[in-house]
Amino acid sequence: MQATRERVLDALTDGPVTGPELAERLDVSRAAVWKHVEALREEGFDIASEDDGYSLVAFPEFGGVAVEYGLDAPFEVTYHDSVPSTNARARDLAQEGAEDVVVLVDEQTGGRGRLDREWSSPSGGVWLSALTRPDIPATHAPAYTLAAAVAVARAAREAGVDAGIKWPNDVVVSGTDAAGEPTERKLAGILTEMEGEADRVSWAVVGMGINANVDTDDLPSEANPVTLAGEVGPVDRRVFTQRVLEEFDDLRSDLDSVVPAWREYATTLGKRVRVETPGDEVVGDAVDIEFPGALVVDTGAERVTVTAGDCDHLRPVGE
Ligand code: BT5
Repeated sequence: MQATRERVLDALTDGPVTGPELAERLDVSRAAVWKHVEALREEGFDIASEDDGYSLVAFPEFGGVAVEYGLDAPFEVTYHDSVPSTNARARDLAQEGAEDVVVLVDEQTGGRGRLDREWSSPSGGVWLSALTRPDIPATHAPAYTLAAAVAVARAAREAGVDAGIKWPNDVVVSGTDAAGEPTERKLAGILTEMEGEADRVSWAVVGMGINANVDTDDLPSEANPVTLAGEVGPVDRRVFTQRVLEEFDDLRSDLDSVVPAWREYATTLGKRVRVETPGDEVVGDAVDIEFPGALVVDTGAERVTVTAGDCDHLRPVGE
């Protein structure tokens, strides 16, 4: 965030502070102070202006400056009310040379899942893509997908929702249906796209789609979705997004920590699974996950390491 803007916000948070005081403290003109205050109001910040000066009354519910202010991660956050797909927008920014930028929106009109599936993204969700330029070989990129899933699961737990992770990229909430059968409803999905040579990634776009303050009726019922709001009531999307980005930043900075963290939240390990891989199918017991994100399946005859695919949980091992 622009340094002066950040200092204005700091001062308003501690306010009230008069225009002349602020101008002197920041060493800018009174007109410049007024412009910053107006720009922040346009961003949705509720700034009171009384006889004793300006003070911050409330943050906007969502938005780029709101998420960036106080964010303990080095991302520039660009916000739009609506775009077709934040991943597509972030890919465009990658072509322009950008780095450590997050594209954040309230709604997507053409959100995408893996294999070009549709990702339903009505207003009220947290739909974002983080554009990074990691210094890693392309084969390590799946660790970024796992890191994002862990980050989302942790933020969801902090918000009071007992989220787990279904291999490879689904953040889910486990429960039981009316008949007492176990269910796993999908809270969030991750889509990582990248470009580069085999030995080095040029850029990676990690898309995270989280059903935050969304009505389940607005999501495809066959997907068995779940939302944060449905579980614990509306969440503060500003704080939730900050926590996701902070956790993601910690994990991407220490890729060796990703797999152990992932195991903590895994709902797949210990289950009988069927994994549809490109051109094949593997059925067996999910016994482990290996860096950078491969699932190890014990078929009874052998241990198979699966690097990509769609996974169905059949039943716990031993039942
Ligand atoms: C994913 O794909 O789970 C990855 C989703 C990534 C979405 C984010 S949002 C920000 C960024 N910009 C994008 O355009 N995409 C990323 P996959 O594992 O293929 O799951 C897709 C399937 O999930 C669909 O076929 C539906 O069955 C189901 N689905 C669609 N929308 C859903 C939703 N909002 N909640 C739960 N399930 C959904």
